[in-house]
Amino acid sequence: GETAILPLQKQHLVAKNEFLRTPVLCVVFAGGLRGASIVDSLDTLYIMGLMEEYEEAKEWVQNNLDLNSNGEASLFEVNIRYVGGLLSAYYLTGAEIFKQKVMELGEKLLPAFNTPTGIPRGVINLGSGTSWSWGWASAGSSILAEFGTLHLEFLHLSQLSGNPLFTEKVMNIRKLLNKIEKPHGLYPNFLSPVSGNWVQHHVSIGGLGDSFYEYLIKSYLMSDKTDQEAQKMYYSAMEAIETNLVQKSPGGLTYVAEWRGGILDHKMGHLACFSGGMIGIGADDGPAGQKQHYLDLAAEITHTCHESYSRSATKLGPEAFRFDAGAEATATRLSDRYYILRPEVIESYMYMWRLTHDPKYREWGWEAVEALEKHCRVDAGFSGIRDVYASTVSHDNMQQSFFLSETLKYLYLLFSDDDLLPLEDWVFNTEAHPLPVIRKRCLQEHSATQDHGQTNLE
Ligand code: DMJ
Repeated sequence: GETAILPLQKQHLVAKNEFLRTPVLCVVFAGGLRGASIVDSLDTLYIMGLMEEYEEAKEWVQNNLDLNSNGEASLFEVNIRYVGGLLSAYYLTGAEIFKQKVMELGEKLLPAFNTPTGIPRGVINLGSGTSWSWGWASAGSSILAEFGTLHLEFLHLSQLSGNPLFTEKVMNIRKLLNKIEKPHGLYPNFLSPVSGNWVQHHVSIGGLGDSFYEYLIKSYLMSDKTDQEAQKMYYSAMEAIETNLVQKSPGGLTYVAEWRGGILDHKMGHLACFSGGMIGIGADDGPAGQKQHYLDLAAEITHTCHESYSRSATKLGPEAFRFDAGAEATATRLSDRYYILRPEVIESYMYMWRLTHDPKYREWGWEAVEALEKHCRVDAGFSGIRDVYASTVSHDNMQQSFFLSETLKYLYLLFSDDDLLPLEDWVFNTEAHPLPVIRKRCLQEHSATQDHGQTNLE
C-alpha cells in the first residue's frame, strides 16, 4: 500500500481532481473489525479520482474484509464507518461487492436491538451476536449519540434490500425519543435500554449527544423533506438548545455550553463544532422567518470554532475549549490540548462555504491545510498532536480513520465546485459518507412493494 506522497499545493485543491496522497492501506483494528481506514476511505479515493488506490482498497474489501470477527465492536462506530462507508462506495461506484458486504454486515448488527425497549446496547460481538452496554456508561445505559446515529444508514439498508426491518428498528428509537418527557425540551445523553428512562441529566451538543441532532435534520433532508416528524423534533430541540445552552462570551463569541442538571459548564468540545454546518443546512426549513437567524447563528458558531484554531501556536484547535476564568475559546486544562485530526471545524467551513460563498471559509480552510502540512505530516501519513499550543509538536503516532473519510474529504469539497456531490442530492452521514436523497417517488414505490409483501432480503 505504499504510494508516493505529493507535496500539497493550493492549486491541487482548487483545480485538480487529485490532491492528497497518503498511504491508506494500513490495516488497523476498530471494534473487532479490521481495515477501518480502508473502508472509511473508499469513497474519498473514488471522489478524488485516486483510482489505483481505490482499486487496491476494493480488492482488500473483496478478499479480506471478514465480518465474523469475535471481539468488542461498537454498534455506532461500525455503523458510521463500515455501514456508511460501504453504502457510499456502493452508491458512488455501483460495485456489487459493497452491497453484498453491507447487507451481510447490517444483518449482523440486528441482535444489539434485542432489549426490552428496542433501544440497542452499545457493544456487539459480530461473531456470536451477543451484545452488552459500555462498562463506563452509567447504570448500563445506552448513549444518545450512538443509538441516535443509525437512522440514515438503516433507512438505506431497507431501501437496498427491500427488508423493512432496518427501518422498523430505527423508527422504534425515534418513537421512544419523541414520546419521552424531556427536561426543558432537552435530550439527556444517557438512556436505559431496559426501562426506557433517562439515566442522568447531562446534555451536550458535543460528545455523547452530537450526531443525534445531526441525524434529525439529515433524516428530514434525506427523505426529500417528507419526514416531518424528524423536522419537528429537530427544530424543537434547536429551540431548547438556544434557550438553555447557547451563550455569548464577554469577548462576543457565541458558543454552545454543556448542561448538567440545570448547571452550565462553559465548555465547547471540538466535536461540537460540527454544529455550525448543521445549523446552516437546517436554516431553510425551520419556523417561518427564522432562516436568517439560523444562518447568523451558524456563522457565529463557525467563527468561534475558527477562533479556537487561530488562538493556538499551531493554528489547529484543541479537543475542548472554555469560556470561564478569563478563557475565551482556549483550552485551560492540559488534558484538553490535543488535536487528533478531527474534521468538525473544517466540516462547518465546507457547509458554510456552500451556503454563503463567503471567501473567508476557503481562507480558513487553507489555514488548516497549512497547519496540517506543517505539524501533522509524518513519513507514513498524518499524525495527531499532543498539544496545539506548543510550537514544537509532539506526535501521537496515530492516523484516525476519520482523517481520510472526513477531514480530507471536507477539505476537498471546500475547494471544489458546488456540483461535486450537490447538497440537494446527497446527505453526508456523520462520518462524511455521502448517501443519496431518497426521492418521494422511490418512497411511494417502496411502501407499495411492502404492501404486497415483497420484503425479503435479496
Ligand atoms: C467521527 O467518527 C464522526 O464524525 C463522529 O460523529 C464523531 N467523531 C469522529 C470525528 O471526530
